[in-house]
Amino acid sequence: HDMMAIHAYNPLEDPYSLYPHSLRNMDELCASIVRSHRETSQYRVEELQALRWKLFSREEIQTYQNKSVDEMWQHCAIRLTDAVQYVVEFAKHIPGFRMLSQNDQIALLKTGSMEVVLVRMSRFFNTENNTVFFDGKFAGAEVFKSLACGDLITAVFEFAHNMCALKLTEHQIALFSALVLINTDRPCLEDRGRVQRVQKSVELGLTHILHRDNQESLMHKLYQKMAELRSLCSMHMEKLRWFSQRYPLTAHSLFPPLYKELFA
Ligand code: CLR
Repeated sequence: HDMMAIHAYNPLEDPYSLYPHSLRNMDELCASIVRSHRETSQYRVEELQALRWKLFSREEIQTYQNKSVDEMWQHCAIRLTDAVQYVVEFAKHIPGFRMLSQNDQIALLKTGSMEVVLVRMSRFFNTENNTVFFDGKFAGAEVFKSLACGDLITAVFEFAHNMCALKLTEHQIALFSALVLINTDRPCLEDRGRVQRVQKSVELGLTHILHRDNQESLMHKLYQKMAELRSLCSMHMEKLRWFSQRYPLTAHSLFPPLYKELFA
């Protein structure tokens, strides 16, 4: 029945209505993005809220810190890939995404999936003690010490903290995530025009719900966040290149195939 719901609204299917002009179409577009977000977000906000007391003990933190650089990278790459997989699932259900060529879908995911993971991280973040839900408990930045990329970890934690300060609703996070993904500025797009049409409809969707929530001023802040995401992801790529040079074997044979496919 899920498939039917997605086909019920598709602005690209109807040649006379490329954009969701009517309010009803707009509501349907938003509803299907929100549904897709909900179904691929792994944990509901209330569930995460209830898990907040679960913190890693001193000993457990030590265990992470005593891991070798490549062991910890491999571990995090697996966790990240798992999260990316859910983002890929989310993308597939954004109205219009599946109408793009295979190449363009991959080009969008290559740069966008990690950015969406970072947007989603704010849902898994506790600003009271600056911890993130990782491996079943809440972890502070020190847990990631053995990755040897403290500057990236600091920047990622700071981003999550600032993202939380915006206090976005689940609907807003869903539409913002879709907008982060459907981005005509990505390199190597074949049919930029088609991507642009999908982008426009998602943009209208986000404007629509911000208007409905009486929070139009958020739009400007969200565009700022998109710029920050870009720099975080280029930092991630830089670290990955550094790591692959030093530990070519781990990077080559122990990283998940999807992680390599998207980021290497
Ligand atoms: C993001 C939201 C997802 C669930 C999820 C899974 C893995 C987490 C990720 C979240 C946030 C960022 C995270 C990651 C595992 C490792 C990574 C904590 C919560 C940190 C920042 C380390 C990155 C290391 C790379 C340089 C390899 O739905």
